[in-house]
Amino acid sequence: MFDAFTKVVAQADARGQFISTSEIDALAAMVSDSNKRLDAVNRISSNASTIVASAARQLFAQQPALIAPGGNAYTSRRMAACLRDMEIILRYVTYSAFTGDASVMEDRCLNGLRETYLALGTPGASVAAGVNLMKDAAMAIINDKAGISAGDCASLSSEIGTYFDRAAASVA
Ligand code: PEB
Repeated sequence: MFDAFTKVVAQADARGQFISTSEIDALAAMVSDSNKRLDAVNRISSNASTIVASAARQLFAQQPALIAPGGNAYTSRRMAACLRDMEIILRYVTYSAFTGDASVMEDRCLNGLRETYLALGTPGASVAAGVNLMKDAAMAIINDKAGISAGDCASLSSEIGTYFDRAAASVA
């Protein structure tokens, strides 16, 4: 598991070089914007159940076969497993956003997940659709201008967007 700093160190060490000026500049920019990062992580974490519930509701509206008899989220046991899976993925997105690196999510959540869904007969494309809906809900919450000092969060939002994209792509 890396964070943005240990990733740079591992890469520099693999090259046998000192940390470059451009790497230092990028990390310095990340540090100077870190309050935005912490706010975004806090907003996703404290609204996690809303994000999961609204994404799941939209997923089942778009793909009603999932909740019809025989569907992959039919019966409360499978529905519970589905909501739990979405929450797990969202939790790893927040860890990635916090550390500025996706390796924690890759190693502990996405590694082997596609194969797990194949073995279970759970449609990966539907899980990916659910992840994309969580992305939309999370982005709306991160970029809500209410109750914060105004600032430019474009690069942070797009970075966090890439963590959702990675999760969706890994199971689609
Ligand atoms: C991954 N999901 C399920 C299982 C596992 C995971 C290992 C099997 C064991 C169990 O049921 O608990 N677990 C999960 C995960 C990590 C982990 C992400 C990461 C660390 O440890 N059903 C749908 C939707 C989708 C869904 C498309 C979006 O209709 C998910 C939610 N996952 C789903 C379902 C099951 C499951 C299990 C329905 C149960 C499948 C079954 O038993 O038939």
